[in-house]
Amino acid sequence: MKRTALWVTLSVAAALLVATSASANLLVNGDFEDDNFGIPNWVPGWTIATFWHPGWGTGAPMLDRKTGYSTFTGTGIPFSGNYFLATDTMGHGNFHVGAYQSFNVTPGATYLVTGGFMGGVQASNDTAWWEVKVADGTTTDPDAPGTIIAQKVRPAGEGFFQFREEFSGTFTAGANTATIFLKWGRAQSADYVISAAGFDNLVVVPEPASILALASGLAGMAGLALRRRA
Ligand SMILES: [Ca+2]
Repeated sequence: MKRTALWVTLSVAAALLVATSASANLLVNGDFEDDNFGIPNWVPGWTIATFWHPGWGTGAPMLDRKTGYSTFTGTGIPFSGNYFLATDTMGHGNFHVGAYQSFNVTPGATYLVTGGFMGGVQASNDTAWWEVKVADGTTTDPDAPGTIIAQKVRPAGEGFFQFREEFSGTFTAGANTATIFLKWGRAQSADYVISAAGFDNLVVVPEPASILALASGLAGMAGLALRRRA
């Protein structure tokens, strides 16, 4: 009996070790510290996208790695290392931009997503929003149905606004890949102002609770097998 208990304990420890080693960040360059800083429209591991930009005659703002903002003092601080994925732009706002990355998951498993985001809008009538979303499968469609992990909305007409927050949330995989979107948008208005967005320290790992459930499930099965054998 004591030997069985020891065996069960060891198998739990082994399962946890396996689960822990499998819990490295599933995202590539989630902390945006990879080199090549300064090359526009290219961040290793991520696809930078202009999802929607219907007009005003100027190019949409492009996300790039930065060290800080000048307008939104106190928000442009990396959540890890020296850089974060960021953009700021000045002008009439009507855009919907961001970055995305696909990664491998196990269907039915639950994953924990953590990170930080930030941004701001100068006094204006614009509606602005910042969002982190995970969709099933490998997709480039920012409007694909998915789980919203974090969202910040600045309603129109509220004047100067800035924020910098950490977030966490979970999603359950429905396919063998998933795609995370980091999105930023501002509604059309006549206001000519500065606005900004940033994302940093994105980490996706199997949810600790489901790792524990897996480990104790394995241990339970091992214990049962031993008891039956005895
Ligand atoms: Ca960073």
